[in-house]
Amino acid sequence: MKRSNAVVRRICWLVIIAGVAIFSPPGSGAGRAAAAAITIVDQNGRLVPNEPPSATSQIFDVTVGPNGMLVFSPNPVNISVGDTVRWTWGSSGHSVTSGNPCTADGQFCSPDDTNCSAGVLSNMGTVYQHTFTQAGTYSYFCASHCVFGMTGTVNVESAPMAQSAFSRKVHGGAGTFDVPLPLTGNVGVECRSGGATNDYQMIINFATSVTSGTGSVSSFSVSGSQVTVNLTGVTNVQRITVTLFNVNDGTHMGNVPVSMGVLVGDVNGNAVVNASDVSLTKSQVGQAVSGSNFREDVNANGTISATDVALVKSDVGTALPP
Ligand SMILES: [Ca+2]
Ligand SMILES: [Ca+2]
Ligand SMILES: [Cu+2]
Repeated sequence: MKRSNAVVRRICWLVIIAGVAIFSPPGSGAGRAAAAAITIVDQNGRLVPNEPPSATSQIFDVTVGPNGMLVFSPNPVNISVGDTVRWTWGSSGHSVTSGNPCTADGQFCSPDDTNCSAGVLSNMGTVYQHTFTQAGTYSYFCASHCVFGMTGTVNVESAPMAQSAFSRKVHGGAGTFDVPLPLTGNVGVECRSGGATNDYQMIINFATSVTSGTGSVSSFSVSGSQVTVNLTGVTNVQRITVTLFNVNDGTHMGNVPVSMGVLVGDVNGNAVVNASDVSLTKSQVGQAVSGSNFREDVNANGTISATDVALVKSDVGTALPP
């Protein structure tokens, strides 16, 4: 058991390393910039350890009572889910108290998020921060100067919703076929070989046009409402998650993860390769590749032949890790 876990972990590492290397924009010199745009996490959803764990979330600074003025500045602030607002007191005798002016609602308050209704005032130089984990509009005020209009708003936006995702492969002259990658529930299983360099392509569709906020990466493109991610070095028998960071559709901004199971030869997509997959592939030998049998063209060369059967046979006994 331990040994197989170690093997799985090693496989994941290989993918992670290969992925990060490939996603580095030309001339960046380091993986950091690429990591800000796309990161591959392991099968348990954990971020790659050699990347900053806070690469996705940001801190937004707000000054409380700058130069003695009874305002929060800037105001309002627009952030994404997971971001932190850090308030620094520019003058004395103020509070940051959540609630529609001027009644505390107890969601957050300076200096320590306790007994918010007391409206504890703090002095110049105080720093208080709060991380917003839910989308929504948050009002806050200064308990001492709310009646003078010392109020603020934090708008927390959620990530744009992906509508659908696919793993796309060109099957020689037979055409292009997509394996659906459901965004919830059971993971979609990619059963086709990635070829010599284990290449796959993920297509992610959004309801409206999106942009990526962190610049271009050579193997990543956005066209209107569709994002294409080219993957290489994706080893067999694993779950991988590609996370698009800072996807922005003009209304929402945030991170969008898409998962895919990679199990070459699992033509019926039930997460194990066994005799059923072999016989299913055999039954399609010689048939034209179509939308209903393209999974049996395991090497994606546009024909279903004994080569595909042999490929499935060689993978019998493999299963998607949990
Ligand atoms: Ca199967
Ligand atoms: Ca084939
Ligand atoms: Cu005040």
